Amino acid sequence: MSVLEYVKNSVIKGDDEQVVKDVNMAIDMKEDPISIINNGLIAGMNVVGSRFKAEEMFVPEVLMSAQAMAAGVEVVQPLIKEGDITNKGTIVLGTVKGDLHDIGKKLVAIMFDSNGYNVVDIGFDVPAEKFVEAVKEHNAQIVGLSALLTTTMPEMKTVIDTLKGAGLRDKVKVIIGGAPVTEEFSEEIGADGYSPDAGSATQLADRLLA
Ligand code: B12
Repeated sequence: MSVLEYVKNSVIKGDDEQVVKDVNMAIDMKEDPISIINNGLIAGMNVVGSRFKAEEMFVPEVLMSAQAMAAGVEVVQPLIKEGDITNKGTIVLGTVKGDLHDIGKKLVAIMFDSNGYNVVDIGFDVPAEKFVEAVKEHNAQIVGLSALLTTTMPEMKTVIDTLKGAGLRDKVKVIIGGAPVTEEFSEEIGADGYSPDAGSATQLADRLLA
């Protein structure tokens, strides 16, 4: 079994201490930090997702896996920071109202941070008005919205409408993501872009601001 498979299995088991040990072992073995996230930590969370759907795993166990994954991400995070890169702009990031999923959003935050953006993470279950306030307060160029539930996806449109109402829509780019979100949905609600993962999200932002 490869070291990344150990990482993956420890996430599935929800064993945070073991995840930290496995991730450190992967780092010692010179595994690429991004690969540790994608092929170890996220790979484990994907299995958890399928088991949750199949009702083979339940909320408390899923939460333990989520915490184990977060513990692993914390260990890898300093390694993907590329030092003092010039500030490319400010992004306000949050998970929309009614939605408590924040693991993916945190990864997006890490990728933006390590790619030279100033990240303002305003958390999860965030009402539209709070996004608008944060954009004003931090003079953000980008707003990133995350939603993991089909029932909270429409809230992304509410944020866009609220930005319009506040006269800010032309001043910020809105990017959206989360497992149920699609390119078509992004076009439908008038977002500026959609990205399926944290890695390509920063490239999308670079393009939008160019
Ligand atoms: C972990 C998890 C939870 C945890 C969340 C813990 C936490 N702190 O986040 C807990 C247990 C709390 C939870 C609760 C619920 N969950 Co849940 N959960 C998941 C699970 C298993 C994994 C999600 C995850 O973290 N994935 C790993 C991360 C890395 O991936 P990601 O979030 O997709 O993010 C990546 C991309 O999408 C993208 N991205 C994400 N955000 C953004 C933002 C931007 C701007 C961009 C550009 C990109 C981007 O980049 C990320 C990194 O590459 C998913 C299953 C799944 N397959 O997604 C179900 C899932 C999302 N949950 C689901 C459900 C139903 C629920 C509950 C309603 C269950 C219940 N009955 O209570 C509640 C709802 C709570 C609420 N109000 O939000 C369903 C949703 C079904 C649907 N179609 O709406 C899913 C799909 C499971 C399923 N198949 O049934 N859940």
